[in-house]
Amino acid sequence: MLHLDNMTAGSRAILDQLSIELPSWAFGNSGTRFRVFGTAGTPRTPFEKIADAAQVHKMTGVTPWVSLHIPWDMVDDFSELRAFAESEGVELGTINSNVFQDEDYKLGSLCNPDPKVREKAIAHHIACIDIMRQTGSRDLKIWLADGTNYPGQDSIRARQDRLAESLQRIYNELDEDQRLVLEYKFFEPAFYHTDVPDWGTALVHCVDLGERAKVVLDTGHHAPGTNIEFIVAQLLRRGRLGAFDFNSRFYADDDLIVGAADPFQLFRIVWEIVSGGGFDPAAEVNFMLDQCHNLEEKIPGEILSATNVQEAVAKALLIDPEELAAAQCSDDVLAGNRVLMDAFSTDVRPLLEEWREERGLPARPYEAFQESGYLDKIRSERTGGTAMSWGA
Ligand code: AOS
Ligand code: ZN
Ligand code: ZN
Repeated sequence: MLHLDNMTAGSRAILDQLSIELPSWAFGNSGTRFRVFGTAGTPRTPFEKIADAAQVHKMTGVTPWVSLHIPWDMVDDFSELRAFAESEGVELGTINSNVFQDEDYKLGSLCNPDPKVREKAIAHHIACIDIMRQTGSRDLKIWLADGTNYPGQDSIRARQDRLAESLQRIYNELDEDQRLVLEYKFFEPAFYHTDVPDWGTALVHCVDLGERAKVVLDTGHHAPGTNIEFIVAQLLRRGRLGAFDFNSRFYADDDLIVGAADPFQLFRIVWEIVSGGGFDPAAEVNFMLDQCHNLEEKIPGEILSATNVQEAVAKALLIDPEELAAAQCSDDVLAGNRVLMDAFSTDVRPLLEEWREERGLPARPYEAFQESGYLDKIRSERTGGTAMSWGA
C-alpha cells in the first residue's frame, strides 16, 4: 500500500508545491459553431467567474491562480477584482491578450500587412501589460490567430519579419519581473499557414526577444501522433518552457478535460516534466488549463481536470530515477518501459486522498463539490443579467 510517508522528500515537495492555474473562460458558456448550450447559474461577470474558480481551489487545494483574458474579463477597477480574488482565497495569474475578435484583425494582428492594424494590436498588448501591473501578474500570454488561407495571399516571410518587430515592441514594454509567453498552434483559424505554427518558430522568436520570453505548450495544438513529451524535454533543457495549456483532444483543439482522452499521454508528458526538473519552482513553468466545458457543468469539469493532473504527477513520482537509469543501461530494451508502465498502472487515488485529508481538504473533491449545494445556490441566485460565454 502506498503512503505519503514512503515518498522521498523531493517527490513530496513536488506533490506539495504543485499548482495549476485555471482559465476564467472555462466558467463561461462555450460550444461549437453549431450551438452553445448554456447552463443555469453561469457567471455574468468576471467576479462571478472568480467565485466559481475559487470553489475548485477550495475542493482540490491545487488551483490557487486564475488566468484572465482581456477584454473578456475587462473591469473598471482591477485592484477591486484582485482584492475580491484574494478574499475568495485565489490570486489573479496570467493575462491573455485577445487580438482575434475585432473586425480589424481579419487579416491578422501582429503580422497584419497594414501597419495601422499592427499598431492597434501592439497597443492592446501594452494595455494588457498595464493591467498586469494592477493584477500583480507575471506573464503576458500571446496566442495569435494570424495566418493565411491561400498560397500567395500574403508573404510568409514578410509576416515573420512583422511578427518579430511587433513582439520586440511588446517585449520592450515589460517590467523586469514580467515575462512574455508565446503560444504556438499548427492550424485554425487560418488553414494554409499559421504565423506561429510550432514550437520551433515560437522558440526562434523567444530566443531573439530575450531571456524573459518563453514558449507555451498547449497540448491540443499539435498534429495527431506528435510526440509532445519530446517537445517538453527539448524546451526544458533550453530553459524555454514557460507555460502549459493542459487539455485533451480526440481530433484537434478540442479543449476537453485534461486526461480524459489519453491519460497515458498525460502521464508521459508529466514524467518528462518531472525528470527535466520542470516542477522545481526555479524552473518557473506555469501549469495552466485551457479548456471549455461545452456539455458538462463547468466547476466539476475543472475539479476533475485538476485532480487528473495531480494523479498523473503522483504516478510519475513513483518512478525511481535510479532504477530507471539502471534499466536504461541494461541490454533489455523493455526494462525501462516496464518501470514506466508499473508507475502508470498504479492506482494513486488512495495516496492523494491521504494527501488531501492531511490538509483538511475533502478526500474526494468531485463528490464533495456535488454535495456542497453550490450549484443549486448559483442556479437560484444568478437570475437576470447575461451569462458570460467564451468570447464575451
Ligand atoms: C487558442 O486556440 C489557444 O489555445 C489560446 O490559448 C486561446 O487564447 C484560449 O484558448 C482562449 O480561448
Ligand atoms: Zn491555449
Ligand atoms: Zn487552443
